[in-house]
Amino acid sequence: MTHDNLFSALRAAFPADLTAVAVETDEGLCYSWQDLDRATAMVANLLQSLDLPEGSRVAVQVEKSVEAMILYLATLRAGYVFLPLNTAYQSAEIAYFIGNAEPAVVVCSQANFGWVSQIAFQAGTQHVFTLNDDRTGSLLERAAQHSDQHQAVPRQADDLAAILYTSGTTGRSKGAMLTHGNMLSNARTLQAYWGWKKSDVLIHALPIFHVHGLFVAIHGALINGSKMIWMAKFDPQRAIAQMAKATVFMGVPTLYVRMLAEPSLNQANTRHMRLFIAGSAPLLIETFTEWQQRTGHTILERYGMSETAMLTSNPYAADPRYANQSERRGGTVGFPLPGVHLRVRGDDGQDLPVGEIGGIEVQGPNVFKGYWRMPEKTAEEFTADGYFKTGDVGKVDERGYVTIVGRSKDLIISGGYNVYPAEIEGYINDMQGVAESAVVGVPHPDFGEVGVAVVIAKPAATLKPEAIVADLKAKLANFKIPKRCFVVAELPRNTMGKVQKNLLREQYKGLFLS
Ligand code: MLC
Ligand code: AMP
Repeated sequence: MTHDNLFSALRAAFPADLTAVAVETDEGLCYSWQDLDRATAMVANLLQSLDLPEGSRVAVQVEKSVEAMILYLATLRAGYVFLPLNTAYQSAEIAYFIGNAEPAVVVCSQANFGWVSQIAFQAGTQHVFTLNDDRTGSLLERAAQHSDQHQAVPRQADDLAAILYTSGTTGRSKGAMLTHGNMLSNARTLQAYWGWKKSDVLIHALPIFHVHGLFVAIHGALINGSKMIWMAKFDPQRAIAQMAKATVFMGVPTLYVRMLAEPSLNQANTRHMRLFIAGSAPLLIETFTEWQQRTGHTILERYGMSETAMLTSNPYAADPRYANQSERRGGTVGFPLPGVHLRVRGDDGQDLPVGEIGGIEVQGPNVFKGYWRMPEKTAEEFTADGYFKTGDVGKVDERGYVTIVGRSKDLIISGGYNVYPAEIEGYINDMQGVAESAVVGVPHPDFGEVGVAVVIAKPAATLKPEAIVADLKAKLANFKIPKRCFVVAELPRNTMGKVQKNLLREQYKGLFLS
């Protein structure tokens, strides 16, 4: 058996001096490489002592902490499958994920233990541990009884390492199955493409429930043996203050917008930095340009998704595959990464010429294995020749740069989080007195895009927008809640009777813009 455990590759990149600092929190706590090695060994030994079946899922809904990252690495090390869950998810959402993934282990905060454990035990989960963001909880207590030595469990490139749930345009969320090979190949590609240096220090400011913070950022630093400055929660002033000690920053566009609003952001405060990377949502050209003017740095924008990890990137340095172009072009997401095949196809399934707009399809070692227990859905999303249909709409210009111009999937990206209108509409439509609803995304200065709900009442029913929003807040993750709700007499429809969301988007596009 080959030894392609992602953890082993990350561990092999730890620096020779294990006493050096690997992670420093913005509150001043330091973890050495040895601390990471020992702590992941103890948690891995604990997981293995539970005698879980091969391929068991470890579902985790805890606040961001270094220990939460350790739990992720330990799960890889023990050869199990990590299933991260956003802390914003509420009980109905968690019940679906746990019911669908059937994890053998669930880890949650002490505060949520009551309701999470109830859901977990009902779904057949045997083990529920707690992990709080202050280094307490039963997981660490139990792990402390185990050895700090552990041999990583051999895994092949095709073995599952993680499942990331992504909502669907229709129906329920799908679990994207990512393998050790998917993530290792992507991490190595980015290490080379972004010119990671031995001396790099990453400011880790993103949540660790999704691809960006969990994989791109953590793997990026670890596979390079680089130190991380760890922020449990993003704060623009504190992030800027850390830049004197750091070299790399990764963020969704909202983080850049918020830092630009800080008077302390200037060339002097960012002089030590080597690279600013943005992704997960479109970076407005205004943000790109203003960042350049204020700091002298050109943001490198890249594009990816849960199913594929990173797909394209603007160049860090001259790219020999593209006539040595090195320009980071705002408004584009750059070139397909080495090893990634990207094509743009029309509705008829034919490749489109340079400059024409169509569906983006991709293939490569980073592309996921399929949706958890959804073979039909998986088959639908791949072409006959094995390309994954991203659902993003874009074009490739004559210089090779990819631009994303829209999405064929009905999706709102708000502050870097995905919100599927169909899910929100489903909840609204189930409310008493509601005949129908439509949720659309409109521009927002902070989050880029936010949802607006437009609702029709049943005859004789009276609906209050505040009550609809309050009801949603009780059931859904906070970032999914429409920022405004309107009760109207009718929705615009085409001749086929289909709601014309484009007209609603047009109608409400100025709501949040001054
Ligand atoms: C918070 N709120 C949001 C929101 N985040 N509303 C819309 N969209 C969001 N993203 C709302 C809350 O509901 C709450 O409203 C209020 O803002 C304050 O909540 P908070 O938790 O204090 O917010 P804050 O800490 O300011 O969070 C904002 C943020 C966060 C931008 C820091 O959303 C964030 O970290 N986003 C990054 C997401 C990310 O990592 N995406 C990567 C996905 S991977 P109320 O009404 O309750 O007060 C991916 C693939 C790829 O896409 O290519 O990378
Ligand atoms: P997720 O399912 O959360 O992984 O989100 C993936 C989606 O985010 C992609 O399919 C794109 O629609 C979007 N996305 C990621 N990066 C970018 C980017 N740089 N520009 C525009 N959209 C992006």
